[in-house]
Amino acid sequence: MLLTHVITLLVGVRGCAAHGFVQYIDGEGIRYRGYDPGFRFQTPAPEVPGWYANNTDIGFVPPQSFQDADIICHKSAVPGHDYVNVQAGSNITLQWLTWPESHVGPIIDYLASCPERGCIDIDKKDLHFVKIAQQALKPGITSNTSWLKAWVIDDFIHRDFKWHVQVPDNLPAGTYVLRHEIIALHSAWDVNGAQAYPQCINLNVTTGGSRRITGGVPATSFYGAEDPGIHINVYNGMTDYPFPGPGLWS
Ligand SMILES: *[C@@H]1O[C@H](CO)[C@@H](O)[C@H](O)[C@H]1NC(C)=O
Ligand SMILES: *[C@@H]1O[C@H](CO)[C@@H](O)[C@H](O)[C@H]1NC(C)=O
Ligand SMILES: *[C@@H]1O[C@H](CO)[C@@H](O)[C@H](O)[C@H]1NC(C)=O
Ligand SMILES: *[C@@H]1O[C@H](CO)[C@@H](O)[C@H](O)[C@H]1NC(C)=O
Ligand SMILES: [Cu+2]
Repeated sequence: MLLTHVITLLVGVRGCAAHGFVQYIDGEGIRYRGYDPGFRFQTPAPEVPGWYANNTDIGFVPPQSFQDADIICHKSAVPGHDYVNVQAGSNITLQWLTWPESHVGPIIDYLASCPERGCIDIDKKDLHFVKIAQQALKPGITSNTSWLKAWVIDDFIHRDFKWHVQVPDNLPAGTYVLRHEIIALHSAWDVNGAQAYPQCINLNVTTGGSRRITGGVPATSFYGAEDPGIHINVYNGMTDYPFPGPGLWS
């Protein structure tokens, strides 16, 4: 914990407000730990459902890397060694450590199924994700709404950095990778100025149904640097946001 705070402070001093990461995942009354970038300095590192990433600066993946493996689950990520146990249809809460208010943009969730042997030793390039949720602008905003108030990031910050994700109903029991992501767009008027903050978490769906995930795609094919939702000016009173990536799984 101490290390994390030191790192956060250093990032702050370098001129950018502290970013965050998913520190806890709450599922069915149990609290699990996400991957804390400070775990890198602990021996042995705690075994958690959050995927390990080499992200000690709590930084981001830029558009020039959107076709590279780092976009899948953050920089040099490898699978987490534990699972969040949930039933299909249940609502889990992702608790971020913090988030800067200027870093407006969409919050998107994807899901991929793991092979029968589970998620812990998979090759991340084999994950085929479907998009299960996406939110960006708040309902009811007008072109006069200030850019800081127009985005659901504002609600997220006022909810103490909590984000809720519903595990799809009727999903078959088995193991899955949840890919949760915030794309910060405060500098996205510049090509290569968007910032992706993906966070991956292993889920063990303990009771479920028969609606298997089909039609998923690798995360390296989600976004292009020139997509309208990636290379975009968020300061001009927009009331409609063109979500990047695949459409919602239905
Ligand atoms: C982690 O990142 C640091 C700093 O960018 C780099 O020096 C190191 O080689 C990286 N390690 C791995 C395992 O990717
Ligand atoms: C925005 O503000 C202007 C000036 O105050 C007003 O005339 C206009 O109706 C407002 N537009 C919306 C969509 O609320
Ligand atoms: C999840 O639960 C929270 C409160 O416990 C609720 O506010 C939220 O709307 C729920 N979200 C979903 C996606 O079901
Ligand atoms: C998932 O949960 C089920 C039911 O509790 C359990 O039997 C199974 O071992 C768990 N799988 C993993 C990979 O932890
Ligand atoms: Cu920043």
